[in-house]
Amino acid sequence: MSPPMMDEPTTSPAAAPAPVAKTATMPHTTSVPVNGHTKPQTVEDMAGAWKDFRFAPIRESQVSRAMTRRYFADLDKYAESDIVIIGAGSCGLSTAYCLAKARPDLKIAIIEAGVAPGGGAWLGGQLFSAMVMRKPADAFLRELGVEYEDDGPDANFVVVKHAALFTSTVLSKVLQFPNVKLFNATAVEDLITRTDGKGGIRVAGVVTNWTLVSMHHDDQSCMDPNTLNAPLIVSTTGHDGPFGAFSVKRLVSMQAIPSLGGMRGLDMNTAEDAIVKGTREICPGLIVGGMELSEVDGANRMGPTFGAMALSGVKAAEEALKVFDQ
Ligand code: 48N
Repeated sequence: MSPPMMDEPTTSPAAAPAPVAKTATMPHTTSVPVNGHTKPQTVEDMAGAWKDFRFAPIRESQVSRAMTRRYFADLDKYAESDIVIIGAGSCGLSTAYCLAKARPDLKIAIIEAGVAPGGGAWLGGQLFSAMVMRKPADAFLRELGVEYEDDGPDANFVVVKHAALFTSTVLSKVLQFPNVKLFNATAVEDLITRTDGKGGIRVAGVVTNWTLVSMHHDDQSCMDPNTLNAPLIVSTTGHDGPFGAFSVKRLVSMQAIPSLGGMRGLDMNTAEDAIVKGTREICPGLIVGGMELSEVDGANRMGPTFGAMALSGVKAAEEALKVFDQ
């Protein structure tokens, strides 16, 4: 075996100790002086000192182990989750925020097919930046600390200057909860079910695969999935689309619900009230919210206004805790 390069840290082939979760408030100083410092540096320390700049030395396997150990520890931990949320769009993320905040004791897994969570909420509508939320959804923006423009008490809506400000804020808050794990680039490709003894079913978890694998079952065989058990699923997979309305379409195909109502034409006033008020457990163990619900109930679509997504998430969390605490 060739000797390690100069100052290249060697990691013994023996298994390194499992990672100890360090929080951002616990800066870890290197024992190796870097740029002459052994204490955590500041950005100011680096300004103008680029000539002698260097990163702390690394060995590639350390990076690999830092990622894989954590990922597989998470898969092990969330194999038995308390609640699984399918879809990290505006409704799913709002649901996750409310649940994680209300119940830090619950293990909450979010399964998101896209590499980038956020669903359709990175832009306000027709690729425009601003996001409109009708009142009283501004209450959720204040809960999150998202700034918005409000033309006063007579205005019926508020505007977040860029949809990405809302989505990145709720995503960031969700990811900071210690009891939440986001598995992105991962698709739910089936539901785990149990018979309820009365001819019906109860949803009891999700069947997952890497999204890229899920997209290639037609041209590759034997790519069997993984599973997460959970007594309660919240499905917020959006209206019909490549992956959309996943759970409700699956419930129809397994004849757990008779049929889908199919999303109706655009009517903001009708749509947003119906989605928020209709967010509920549509089959034992499965709560549906956001635009996926429009496919069940035949609700109208609301187009480029997002208050119902946020508040459907608030309601989905409330419905989930009702079921969970039964
Ligand atoms: O943003 P979406 O699509 O869904 P919602 O319900 O959170 O928000 C809907 C909202 O963006 C609108 O559609 C607006 C209000 N417009 C309405 C209108 O009239 O047009 O997020 C769903 C997420 C996406 O990120 C998908 O990638 C993900 O769910 N997803 C899945 N993730 C894992 N496994 C699946 N099978 C799956 N299917 C969808």
